[in-house]
Amino acid sequence: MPSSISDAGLGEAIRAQALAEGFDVVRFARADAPPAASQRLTTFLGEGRHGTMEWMARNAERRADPAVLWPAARSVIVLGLNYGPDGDPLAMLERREVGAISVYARGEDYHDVIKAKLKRLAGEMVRRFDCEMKVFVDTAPVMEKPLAQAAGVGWQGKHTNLVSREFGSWLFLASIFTTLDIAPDAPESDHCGQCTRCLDVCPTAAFPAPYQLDARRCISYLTIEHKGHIPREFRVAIGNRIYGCDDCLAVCPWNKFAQAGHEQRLAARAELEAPPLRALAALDDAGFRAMFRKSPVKRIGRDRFVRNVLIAIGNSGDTALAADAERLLGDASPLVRAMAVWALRRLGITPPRPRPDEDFEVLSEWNSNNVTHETKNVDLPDAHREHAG
Ligand code: B12
Ligand code: SF4
Ligand code: SF4
Repeated sequence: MPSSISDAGLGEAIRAQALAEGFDVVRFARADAPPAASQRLTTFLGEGRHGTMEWMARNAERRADPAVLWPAARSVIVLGLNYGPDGDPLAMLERREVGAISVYARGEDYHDVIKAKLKRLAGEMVRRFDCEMKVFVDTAPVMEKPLAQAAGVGWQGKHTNLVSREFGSWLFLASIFTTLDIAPDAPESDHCGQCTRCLDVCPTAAFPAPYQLDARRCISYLTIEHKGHIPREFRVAIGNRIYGCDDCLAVCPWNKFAQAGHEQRLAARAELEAPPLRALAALDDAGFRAMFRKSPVKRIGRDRFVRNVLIAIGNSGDTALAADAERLLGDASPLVRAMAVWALRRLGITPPRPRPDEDFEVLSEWNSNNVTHETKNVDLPDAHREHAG
């Protein structure tokens, strides 16, 4: 490191560079993980709450402790990028003829936007300060939320996401590990108090207790990460959420300080704000890829996406959409055919009898008459009740 820069000056120089790159928050933590986080990750995995996200268990040791991930790291630069919406993010849930795409996925893929910024920033730092740097945004096994809390970016709220006093729920997180010794910032403390709004609003009762999430019940997991058939018990509660869910984020009272994000590439594309279910159900592979070019939605592929759209069609109550579901009974993907059966039933229409050699899952969907399983907070786990009271 050049001798002209003091310890305090080093942090300030990095902060100035990161702000110039467009990050909204830049703070520093030591590279040793907050000790509680690794134990809690073990509990999360031990309870199987990661569902089919096997990658979380595969690299648990490195995820739990940055020192295992990269032993040479001394400090972590934690960065936040504001993606605050400029309207009510839940307004779309009332419009049953359209699909609700969660706020984070209405613009370009944040991984790409942030990674480009991180690489430029790290490159500049390496040139100036003779150090090593590794950049992470969600793609490597790093526990970004506890690190961000340790750096004072915000605190992990009862919905488990990081809440910022300045930006509410709407911050993407990223980090740069470095061999530099940067003076750490003070950690943030919990400001949830007696509030339980996020726990109470969850349509699928995904919080077994405050500060704990069972991903297997979360609509974000079910519509994005889960590759198979979505369990019946959650389909009604999913409503028209076709990619992710913002409910627990949107109701947080700390959003009163939030501001609309300024990064244009993350701003909602007009056609993704209220896409009609009919048009989405008609997408083939090429159409899907064209519509979701550069969007995070492209990650789940056309079949999984149309699976989600069919659930929304079933929940729309709009029998005018039945023909769209009926056409998809002949789709090449069993994931899609099974949900077409469910959607028709939910609209009160008996689907035509399937071929005897139909896929097992599609047949069992056909044989199941139950389309009205409702999970909306009827069955709250005891631990949740205690705190919600
Ligand atoms: C896996 C994952 C998911 C999974 C699991 C989410 C989860 N809460 O674990 C699923 C697919 C469900 C998901 C959903 C979403 N995700 Co996500 N996800 C991740 C990822 C890749 C890893 C998170 C992780 O390590 N989970 C494992 C658990 C054990 O960790 P944890 O949540 O930190 O658990 C803590 C609490 O349980 C707590 N705890 C347990 N008991 C107790 C008790 C007390 C008293 C206290 C204080 C704490 C406490 O300690 C644990 C350790 O810190 C991160 C990126 C990253 N690398 O960190 C993004 C990330 C968390 N996701 C993000 C986003 C935006 C979302 C969604 C909002 C997207 C959407 N709109 O649909 C939803 C929100 C759902 C929710 N309520 O969490 C952002 C959150 C930004 C922020 N401000 O916090 C991240 C950081 C991505 C990013 N780079 O910006 N996600
Ligand atoms: S994202 Fe939606 S389903 Fe998941 S925990 Fe939050 S409110 Fe519940
Ligand atoms: S809604 Fe309430 S309990 Fe949930 S994170 Fe915000 S302040 Fe905390």
